[in-house]
Amino acid sequence: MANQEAAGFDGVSDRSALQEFSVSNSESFWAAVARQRLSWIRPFHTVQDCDLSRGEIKWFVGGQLNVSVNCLDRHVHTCPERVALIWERDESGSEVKVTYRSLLEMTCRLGNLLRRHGVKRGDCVTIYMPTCPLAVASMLACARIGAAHNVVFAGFSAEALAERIRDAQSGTVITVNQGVRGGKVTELKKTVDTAVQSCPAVQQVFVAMRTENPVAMTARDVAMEEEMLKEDVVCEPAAMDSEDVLFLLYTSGSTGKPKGLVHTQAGYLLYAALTHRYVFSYHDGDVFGCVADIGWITGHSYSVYGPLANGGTTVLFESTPIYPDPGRYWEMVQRLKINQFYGAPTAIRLLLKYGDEWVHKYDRSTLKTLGSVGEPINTEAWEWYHRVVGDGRCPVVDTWWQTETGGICISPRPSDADAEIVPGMAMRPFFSIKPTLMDTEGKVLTSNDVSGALCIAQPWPGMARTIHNNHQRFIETYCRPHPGYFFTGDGAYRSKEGYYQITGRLDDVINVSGHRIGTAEIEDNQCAAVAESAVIGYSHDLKGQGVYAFVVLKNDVEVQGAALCQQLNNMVSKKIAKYACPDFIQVFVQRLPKTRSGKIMRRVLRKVVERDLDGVGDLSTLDDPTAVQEIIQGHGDLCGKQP
Ligand code: 6R9
Repeated sequence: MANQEAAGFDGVSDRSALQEFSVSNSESFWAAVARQRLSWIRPFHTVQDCDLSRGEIKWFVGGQLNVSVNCLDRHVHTCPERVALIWERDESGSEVKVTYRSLLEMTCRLGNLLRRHGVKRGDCVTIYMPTCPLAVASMLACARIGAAHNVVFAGFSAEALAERIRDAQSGTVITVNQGVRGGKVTELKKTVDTAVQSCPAVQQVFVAMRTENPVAMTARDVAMEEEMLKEDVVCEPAAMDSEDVLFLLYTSGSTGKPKGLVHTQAGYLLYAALTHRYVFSYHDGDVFGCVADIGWITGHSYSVYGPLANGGTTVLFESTPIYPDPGRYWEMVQRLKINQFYGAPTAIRLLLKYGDEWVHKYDRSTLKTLGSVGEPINTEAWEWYHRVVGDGRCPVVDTWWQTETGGICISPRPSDADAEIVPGMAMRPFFSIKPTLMDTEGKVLTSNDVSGALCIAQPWPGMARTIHNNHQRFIETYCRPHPGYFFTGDGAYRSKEGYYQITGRLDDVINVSGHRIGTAEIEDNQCAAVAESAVIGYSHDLKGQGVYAFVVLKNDVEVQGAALCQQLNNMVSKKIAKYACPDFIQVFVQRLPKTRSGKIMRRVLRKVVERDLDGVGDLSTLDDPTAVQEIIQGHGDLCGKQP
């Protein structure tokens, strides 16, 4: 299967030889793949120019290309009528197919429209849309004219959207009148209206119609479909340098401020394409079903860029796993004849609870590979996915990666067809990826059967280049902790056999249903009643992690109990999004446990919530050890036997 790649390298005949070659000769490997798999306007003269310790990463220097040409035009030349997108609309059974020819046409019209409205090379366009063909065309139209896109998940609140528009210095927003998900209508255009009130730089908002309901339009708004019809279907692609920005994507870190990770053109596209092909064993003619929202990196790399760069057919899933019923995914697999299905553990755990009948009802014989992403997949969910969904026939690939890595870095495949797959383990590094584990002193752990901080020892083309407007933060977060290595923020275990298993975040980032959220972002909410707060993640059956908030009230506060919780929840969903709302709010704490230097002892709070009182450990560094007694008592009162 990796033979096509292997054929290009002397002395490399099989998959494991290719893996070794790609790690030891990463430059020759990527140079050959880049020449073979991308269409260049001008060839690159330098394969890479990287210095991880300084956070400087450049690939394919001197080369020029256009990402939309690579995703569209070259396939239109060979197979214009092939289906590029299957839009699985929220309304089940009403899918819309879009061919390469018509996606190119849509993209060109939109590119021309943006250009006519003054969007220039280097500008940043914010896209606040549900997963749909016009959203994909918007991303590709930006790529066509050399603008960067900044897709913001359509579940984010007006405030979260505004913060991202401002940070990205975006002057243009693309949205829809209303969104529809799980049968519920959301007022996306109204959310944009509220957001742009605090974004003085926004000059124009393009509004597409997802539903038939008209919305109030202002002088700044442009009716997108109507105006697109007036545009030409040919749009000259911009010649972009390999290292020009393709997109920004915001993600949570351990501070209150989300970071806009920057991905560039050639390296990102190549990495998304190659991982899509090999991890999922994607072949021409297959229907690829990634059910992630385009607002996350998984949607970018595996609903859009990877499959389209490979000339594939990709499903855009607009709905939820249980709408109209818990058979939705598998009914869709049957109807669209999906060959590779890529989803999240949280959804698998949810569906498992509804029972096997919902799966058995539908024909899943087209499935060849099942993928999982976003958080660790527990053995029970993995086994169910493999045995029930895949009838024990399909390899399950637990894929580990991040917004920062651009594409999959550790996954059981590619490997030989009969190579073992261990449940719940990402296992094997992808081509050229060199995982390294560090101990607490920052020393490289060389043996097997060890756990440590997961780093990657050499640069790869898909990695993020910087944090928008904050290269210093990029260096401090990823490059400084272990100089010369890229630090992922995750912990991992390397088994006796040398396989990798991700154990979870090492920083104050929690993972709710596969969505990253910084505890500091939730704590950051300025609520009049709250003196201070501490948020931690705890293990949650369905969501992977739930949010537990400890809140200290100001002295003169009158609002109490349920009303207070309601107020705090409204605050969080207004400031961030509904998924970030605490599951538990413990409000009566007089003081949070702190070190003498004033740092909140989260370790202690975590142990209390995990009911591991022996594990609370040494409290002698606390300024007031009795605070812990009160917290333990309060936790018991609040949760009974729950979390
Ligand atoms: C692609 C994506 C990244 C964080 C990452 C890790 C967790 C992702 C995982 C996994 C265990 C897996 N994560 N995949 N943990 N096993 N297969 O999810 O990107 O939203 O940036 O989240 O998610 O903690 O660091 P992103």
